[in-house]
Amino acid sequence: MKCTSIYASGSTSSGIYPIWLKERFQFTYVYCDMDLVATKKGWTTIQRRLNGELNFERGWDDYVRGFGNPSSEYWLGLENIYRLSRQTRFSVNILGAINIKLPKVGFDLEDWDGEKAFVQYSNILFEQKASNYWLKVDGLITARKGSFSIAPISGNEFSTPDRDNDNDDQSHCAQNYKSGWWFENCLEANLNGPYPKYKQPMSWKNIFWFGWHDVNPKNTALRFVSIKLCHESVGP
Ligand SMILES: [Ca+2]
Repeated sequence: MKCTSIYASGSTSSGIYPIWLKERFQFTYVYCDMDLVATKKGWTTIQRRLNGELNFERGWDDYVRGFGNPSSEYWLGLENIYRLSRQTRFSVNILGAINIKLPKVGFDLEDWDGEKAFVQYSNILFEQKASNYWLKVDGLITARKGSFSIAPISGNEFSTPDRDNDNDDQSHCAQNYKSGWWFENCLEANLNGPYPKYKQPMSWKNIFWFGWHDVNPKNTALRFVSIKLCHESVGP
């Protein structure tokens, strides 16, 4: 079961549910967001920040395994996220090729002034451990003007403070920005960055999203962020 299937089966309240990770042959608990009413789907939360109580400045092994608690702040773990991103209905076409239907990805963002945005992309491409969990997000769905058309992750390997896989030869982005993320050169977004203080302005030094001033000209720091996947196909 995924949150989408749980929603389709009639459980339409947001909360913690066990989901089956088919390729790992195990259950894991996640927060299913059923309140994005307009989408009429359940969204599987893979990351959530809401009060700053959990330290996100962690090493590679923690980011691979996951940390935190789905009832509060957490990171589901790169291996789980990778498996989950592939857990959609496989279809075989007439030539025998296997198509994998990729999930949508949504970024839920809210700042200290209460300004919000939900940014959806139609595609995430995710690679496994051997490729350092390379990720690319594209296909903006949610219509927003200006800088929101820039993809937050344009095809980068994952880096942590103890693992430099970024594209910047001069610096170690994950160490400088104190998080694990798909840094490039260095960042368009950093949703695992240090949790900001009340009404601090957004900067590269805290939770960062490029172009937030298009939503709030005061560019106030984000107090709530969450990353979710939505699987279109119904099925286990
Ligand atoms: Ca580097």
